[in-house]
Amino acid sequence: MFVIGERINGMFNDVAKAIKQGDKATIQGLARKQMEAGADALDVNVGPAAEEPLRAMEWLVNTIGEVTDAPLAIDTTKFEVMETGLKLCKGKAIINSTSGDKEKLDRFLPLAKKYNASIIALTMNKSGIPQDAQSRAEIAAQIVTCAQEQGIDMNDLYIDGVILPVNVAQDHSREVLETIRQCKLLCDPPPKTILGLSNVSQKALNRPLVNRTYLAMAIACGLDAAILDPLDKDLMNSMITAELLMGKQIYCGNYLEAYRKK
Ligand code: THG
Repeated sequence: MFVIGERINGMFNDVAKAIKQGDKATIQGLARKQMEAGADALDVNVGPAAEEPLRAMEWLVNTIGEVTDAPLAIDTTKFEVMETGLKLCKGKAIINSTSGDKEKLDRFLPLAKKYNASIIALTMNKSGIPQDAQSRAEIAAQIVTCAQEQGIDMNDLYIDGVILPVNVAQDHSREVLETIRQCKLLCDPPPKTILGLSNVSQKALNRPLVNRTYLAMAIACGLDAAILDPLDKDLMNSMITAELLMGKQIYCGNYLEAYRKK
């Protein structure tokens, strides 16, 4: 499972405040802690309130780059902010994200090529987020076709089924699981699949329980990657155990420690 740490996001008050005040220590602490907790990459999002998103992205990527070469998922819908982030990445970059709209794909897929970046594509378009798995899979198929035409390696393409909060869109949690399954049937080798896990539990009462239960279910459906909070140890233990039960690692008594040491 490829884990992208979600914590460096201006949606969180501590991060928004650190961006405003130019407080490097808070950002670098979050980068270090997430990597130590088992993240493979870090999501970088300036948040909805950033007054100068371009400068905020520049500062965040440079600040993180001072303490780690980890791959960074540049999380923005703005093309200029995206390219600014990609340019400054020391390690591998991940474009987070493009929608399934042709105009977006025609701009973001060449950007992935130019910077040798992976790319996350959402199964949504101008009409919004589909209600069911079938419509999501149709958008995924269009994304795969465009990516193949542009010579993108399927190992660098992550399809995101776009999970919504279970309290407002309960039917979607099941449909997204089915989307993950269907993505694996699109081509051979198939694209990878990813989720922004914490969306599912927004405004729910028992967030950690909802998150770790849904993650285990998604892993059973073949999920390859997730944007999540690696500092939630119960969540990471559920993830490792779900992977064990899917035969992704060999059983031993101390499999949790064994996974963390690798
Ligand atoms: N897909 C992709 N990228 C994404 C998402 C996705 N990036 C952003 C988001 N969704 C994933 N990251 C988060 C980060 C935080 C929260 C949810 C998803 C979150 N934040 C608290 C809240 O809104 O309640 C913030 C408040 C706080 O705790 O301080 O839940 O789906 N490709």
